[in-house]
Amino acid sequence: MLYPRESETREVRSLDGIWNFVCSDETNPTQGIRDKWFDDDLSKSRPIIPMPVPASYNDITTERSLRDHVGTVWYDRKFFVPRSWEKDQRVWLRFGSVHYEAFVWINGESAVKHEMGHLPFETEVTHLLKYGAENRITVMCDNALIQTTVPQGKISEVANDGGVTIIQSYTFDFFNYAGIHRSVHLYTTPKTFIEEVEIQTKLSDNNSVGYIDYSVAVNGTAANEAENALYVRLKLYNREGVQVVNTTSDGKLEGTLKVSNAMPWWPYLMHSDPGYLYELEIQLHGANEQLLDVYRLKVGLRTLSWSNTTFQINGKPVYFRGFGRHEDSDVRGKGLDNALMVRDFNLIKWIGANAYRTSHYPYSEESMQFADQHGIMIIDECPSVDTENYNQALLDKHKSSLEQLIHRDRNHPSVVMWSIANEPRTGQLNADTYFQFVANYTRSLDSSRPVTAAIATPWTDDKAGRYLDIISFNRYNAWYSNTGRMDMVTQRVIDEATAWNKKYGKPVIMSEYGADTLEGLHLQPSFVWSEEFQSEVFSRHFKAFDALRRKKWFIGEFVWNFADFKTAQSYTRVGGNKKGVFTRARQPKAAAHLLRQRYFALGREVDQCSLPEDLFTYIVDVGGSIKNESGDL
Ligand code: BDP
Repeated sequence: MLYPRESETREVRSLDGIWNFVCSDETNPTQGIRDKWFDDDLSKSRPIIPMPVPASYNDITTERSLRDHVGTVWYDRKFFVPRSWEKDQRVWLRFGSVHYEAFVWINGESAVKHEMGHLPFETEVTHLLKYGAENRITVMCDNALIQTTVPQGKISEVANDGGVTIIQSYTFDFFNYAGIHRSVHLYTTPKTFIEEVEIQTKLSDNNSVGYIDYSVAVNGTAANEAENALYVRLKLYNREGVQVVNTTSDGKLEGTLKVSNAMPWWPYLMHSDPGYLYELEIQLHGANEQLLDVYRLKVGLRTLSWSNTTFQINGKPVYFRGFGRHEDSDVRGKGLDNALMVRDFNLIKWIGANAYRTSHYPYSEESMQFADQHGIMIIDECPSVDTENYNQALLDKHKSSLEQLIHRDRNHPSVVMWSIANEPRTGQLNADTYFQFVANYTRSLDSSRPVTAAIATPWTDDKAGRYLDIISFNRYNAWYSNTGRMDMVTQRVIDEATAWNKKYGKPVIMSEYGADTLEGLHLQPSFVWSEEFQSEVFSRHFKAFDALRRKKWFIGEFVWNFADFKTAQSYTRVGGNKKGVFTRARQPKAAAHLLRQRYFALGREVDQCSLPEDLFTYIVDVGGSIKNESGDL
């Protein structure tokens, strides 16, 4: 599924803005369907309130009932479609994501249904629209999670003071924000149009020549009638806008572009010019050379390779230094917000990280494009969290989530690994065959990237690691285990990483470690929840990572979490999970400065990057170096 882009043959319109909103009764979630609320304006059925799109609806009002609502909610709005769209083209409706399940009507007619949060879906609406006239779009969104949704949850009816209430419970540790989370677009294509583009890149051994394998899929009646007459012309432009390749495909619409004097795509701090992108212009031509459609795509030239001991990009070993993150912020919840996205990337670069995992679901397409541009590597995770009670229906949906994710993200140079689950219960019965299926299915969709999962099951019980290419493990030493014991971190991390490597003979990443930290709480000596504690926990891990780095198979460290985020209510959470290195308002805690010094120091040692001038604060001129137990300062 291609991201909607304007071109000389395509128009894009946003339907973002303030929509009308109605919350169903929790005890009667299907009433709106039975009473056909989609047949007319929602305001005719129920009192409406204004609701921004994109945004989670939960934190927009002051009502507890909406924040904690379980079940269906409704949105609608009006929009005009120009008369000029009526002829010789097709119109598509596309949602960046709706969490969790969406039902969409146009002018009262069913247009599309989609299950799975955080992933886009679209449908053709040419036949449903009124041209040169006003139209109505209605969306019903259901946030209920059950044992066969991805992620899983449980719904129960529980007695309350006045009767019964519906309770949504889930084991994952982030708030189940819901609603129209990302942008809604209408866009046009010609009748015969470029429907899919798949590319794979590689570089010659000395990185001087790039190769782009491409394949284009076309949709449209003309294609069926005269398939052989179609061909694509491909033009590749470098960053300066200079055309470097111009070629024409055969009737199969696939082939390879060769790029001499290639500029490789490098991660941030691994090269002085990271995130180099070319622009690929794809022109679809029909009989008599007629230009049918044009679509443009950014392309990064890079080769990934991995073995049992290493992960390489463009032939150079990678040491990941990054974060687990969340799409989460005040008021907006999981709603797309460009200001927040750009701020987050500025912080990632400020701190010297080169990677993050899209814990625990796919992030916005806009952020994937941004990561391409800035050279930030992504471990791209599907929405399967705390996976358990394995069954066929769950497996089918889990596979569908990966299929949708890979389809969406396969052309991004920033995506360097697929994560097929976070903390699945891999010690359970059937975990073995379940993950064999999921991992093999992922490889069948894309064999150009390694497969991982973030595992918290003890290595002694795990049954999934043998199906992965890279082992990632999450562990909270000095926090959930041996709380407060700084003297029980370093050796345990070394021992566990070594045990994972011994068991499976694969590269190992520590994909989560950290400590909840209340900004402004200072306690010396360090004590749980204080800023001093977070810094000290990090430092004990750094020591373990340095010992592990000497063994080549240890390839990365990811702090949990980039920023504080909201969770379900619990007595272990003070307004949410506070393991952020940044606050929810995206300001640094004390440990951020420590982490910055480490990430840049690693960048200098591993990738010879230059250091920012303000990395170390001036203290005193002692005419030489200061020594401490770990060496020169
Ligand atoms: C890990 C989970 C993550 C949690 C974290 C925590 O993967 O989602 O937020 O623990 O408890 O187990 O902070």
